[in-house]
Amino acid sequence: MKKIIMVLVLATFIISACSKEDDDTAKARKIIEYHKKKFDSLPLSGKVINGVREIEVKGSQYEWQPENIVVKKGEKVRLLVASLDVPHGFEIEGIVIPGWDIGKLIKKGDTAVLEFTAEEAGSWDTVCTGYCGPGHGTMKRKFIVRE
Ligand SMILES: [Cu+2]
Repeated sequence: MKKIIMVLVLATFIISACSKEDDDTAKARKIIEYHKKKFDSLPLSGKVINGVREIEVKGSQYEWQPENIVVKKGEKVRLLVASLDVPHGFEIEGIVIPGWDIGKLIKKGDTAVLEFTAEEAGSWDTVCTGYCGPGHGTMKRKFIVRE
């Protein structure tokens, strides 16, 4: 009898653990779908010139314009990153841009030309990599690749 109870308790425990995992999976799926829908409704940034999506990006204390850089998966992207005031650095965290040194500072009035292909759908942070004043840490916006 004790054994049966033990088995029942164990079975209940395992079943509840499994269904919890299913809940989490369902929740995760809902979140992914929610973000996907949200991304799909965002307008694409810049304009396509000879097959390359060209976007002017402007850095100033302490923001990036546009706030969301939105492109489509598979697109060739050209970012023209300019500084409007003090030197700023530019990085899309998690994406390696060929030939671009994230430690390089873009001086006021200068424009860096960054080219790469948007390989993967998702959302990344665009950050400033050079200390540009007390609000530097808040200089974070989004790079979004739509499906
Ligand atoms: Cu900065």
